[in-house]
Amino acid sequence: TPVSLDRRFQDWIDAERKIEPRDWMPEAYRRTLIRQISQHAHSEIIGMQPEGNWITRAPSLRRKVALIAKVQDEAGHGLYLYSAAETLGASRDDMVADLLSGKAKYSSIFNYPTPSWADIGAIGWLVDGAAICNQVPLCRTSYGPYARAMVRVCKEESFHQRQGYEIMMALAQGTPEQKQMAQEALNRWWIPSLLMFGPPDDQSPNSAQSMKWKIKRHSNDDLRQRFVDMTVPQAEFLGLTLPDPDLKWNEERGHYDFGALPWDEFQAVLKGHGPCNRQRMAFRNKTFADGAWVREAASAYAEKQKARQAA
Ligand code: FAQ
Repeated sequence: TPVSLDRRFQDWIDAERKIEPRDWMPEAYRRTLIRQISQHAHSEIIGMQPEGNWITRAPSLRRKVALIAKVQDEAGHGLYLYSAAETLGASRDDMVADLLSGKAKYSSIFNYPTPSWADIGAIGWLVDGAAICNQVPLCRTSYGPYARAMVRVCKEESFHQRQGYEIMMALAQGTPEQKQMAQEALNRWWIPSLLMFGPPDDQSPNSAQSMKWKIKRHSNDDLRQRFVDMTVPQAEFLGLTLPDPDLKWNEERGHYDFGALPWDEFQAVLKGHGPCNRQRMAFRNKTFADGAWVREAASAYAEKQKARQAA
């Protein structure tokens, strides 16, 4: 009966075993994973835009080479993740169509602008830092193909994080104007980076079931706290100030306290009203249309090969 299948499934998960594509799984487990993995894939693809914006204007050849490599890695992450979702029976065409139509979610963080070169440093340091915090535990997520994809993704993310921190370091040790640029970028990205971890635990509808299935290994608030604790000393080392007057070490908790977060802003960004939502979607749609000839040529070539083999 389905009841005993469900129980055996949960026992298997509780024993820290992986679920593989051909294994039986509850439909809701499959749907939750397709949702999370495809949103993650879309985030990587849309996430290429804020930094792609600076490739032509990187301040040196060395910076340009590193930035191109990073943005290219993000395309690669998107492709592994779409493939992981396909192992659950999701169709690539449907996932892409949902992104292009605006039906699918992608991370709120990529709807913020990058007006200066220092934003590239801040994204690498904070956004990739947050991504690592969230994704290292996903290397132990219960679905095998997702867990294995995360191993490589996290290795690449740690290069991205160092790349960003090193940009911040150069600016923070530069002229007063450069240090000011770094501080302003930090001011822009700090709160959005904290929002990235998702709603507070008591307002996170998917958390309880996802934790039970070991899809998520830690709650949104736990990961957010871990990120704050990790980042405060890094900011101190740079000589920059985190833009939160309530940020303070709490001896009793053994963690940093921080100020209330603007959840109304988070909800607005999710509804499409962030500073760059429209621009990101318009660019993605244009790029998809501009690339149609490549997809058509590749399909025509594949057809020709198939016909030749059949003959
Ligand atoms: N933005 O019940 P929960 C990267 C949605 S890193 C937009 O807590 P869940 C690397 C959530 O989907 C960024 N939507 O949901 C990079 C749900 O909506 P739904 C991507 C958000 O899934 C760096 C609703 O709110 N990383 O790309 C956000 O249990 C630099 C309720 O929330 C991942 O995707 C948000 N920030 O927990 C690339 C990591 N937060 O679907 C380029 C994997 C929540 O019910 C440059 N994902 N929502 O309509 C996860 O760990 C989880 O899915 C969470 C959300 C933690 C994001």
